[in-house]
Amino acid sequence: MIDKFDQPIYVTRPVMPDYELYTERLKDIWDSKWLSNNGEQHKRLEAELVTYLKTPYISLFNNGTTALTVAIQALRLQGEVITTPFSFPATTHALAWNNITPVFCDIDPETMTIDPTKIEQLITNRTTAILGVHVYGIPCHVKQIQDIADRHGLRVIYDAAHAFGTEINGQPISSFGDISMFSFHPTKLFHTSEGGGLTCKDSHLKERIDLLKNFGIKNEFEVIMPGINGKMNEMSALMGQCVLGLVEKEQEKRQKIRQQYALEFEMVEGVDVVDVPNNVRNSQQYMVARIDEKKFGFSRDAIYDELKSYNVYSRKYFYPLISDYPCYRQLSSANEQFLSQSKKVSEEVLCLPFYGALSEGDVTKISQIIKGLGE
Ligand code: T4K
Repeated sequence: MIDKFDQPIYVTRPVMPDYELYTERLKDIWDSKWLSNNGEQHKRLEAELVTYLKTPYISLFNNGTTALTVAIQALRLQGEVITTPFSFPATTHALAWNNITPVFCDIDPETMTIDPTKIEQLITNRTTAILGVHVYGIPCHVKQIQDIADRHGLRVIYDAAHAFGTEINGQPISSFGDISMFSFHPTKLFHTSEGGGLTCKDSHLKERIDLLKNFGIKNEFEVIMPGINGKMNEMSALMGQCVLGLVEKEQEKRQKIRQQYALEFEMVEGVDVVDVPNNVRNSQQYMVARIDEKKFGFSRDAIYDELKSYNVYSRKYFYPLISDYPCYRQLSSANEQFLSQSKKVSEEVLCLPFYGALSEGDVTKISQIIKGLGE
């Protein structure tokens, strides 16, 4: 008999900096009376993230969705962009807000990222870019995608919302493609309470991004493009500095939790705890399990409901597919017959509670609830 958790257990909890440290440093902001518009804290965080993410340039934003919307503007994309339906709504919405037609491409069932072998057949004379998502921090097939883009003169943007600190063979994830977008939402391992960032390798592109996120204002008397307000404020930038120092410790804790889940389910047929390939540094953003109903005997949805009855709130990231939303399902590329792998994966995945403050006992109990299903 397993007791219900007294307190809800969520899929994630934010890393919280030391309260005294944050409030002590908040005093600097108070005294300066400078709360936004490229203030001192903003400049500091930008500099720290350039080093941490090993990127030449980063621009900070008020959230990842605005950042992605601006990235598309910055590259002057139009027409059609090939993307994955297996993501958070923001990925495709950022295209729609730019009047671009999303073209959905099926995913590789192994990595759950856009399948490079299916991209080329979707390219038309209207295609301007490929927008991939490093889902759960698992990198896209970056080399194949770049080869396709080079052959067809396309731009490459990565939604790296889950990939803070991810590296492939020691190479930072931000070094691939033209622009990468990071989300700094509280559900993300590194956060600024709300926030986001765009990394790029080209100083002119960085200038254009910075103009676009600040109304297109060049100086007091010149507005040179129709920009938006995407700026990060000083309280968020300070939060980011305080959280950044805690990221590695949190990743270590999460790595242990991942190992514990993996051990718990090692002998359980039909529950596969996903990890990144050996050559990849894991961002430790999510703990996703793939459920094979035929082998396990119970569906992903049954596990989700069972956990809920014990006060445990797992999440079906990402179900339904974006291509199934009413606003996109009329698109020809949204036809289910072309997206069979995406469909299958979206019905198998379940993100289990995963954050450093989760105790060993909690993980044992959550695993027991799943293993005990049907008993
Ligand atoms: N691209 C991808 C691939 C993304 O995953 C996302 C965001 C984006 C783009 C867009 O980036 P942003 O514009 O958001 O920066 C959450 C987040 O709101 C969203 O940022 C994230 N992906 C997505 C995967 O998850 P919900 O609707 O599931 O959030 P919510 O409020 O249900 O939170 C989940 C759990 O987290 C809660 O049950 C408890 C915990 N939580 C949440 C918040 C907000 C806390 O403990 N504290 C908190 O402050 O979307």
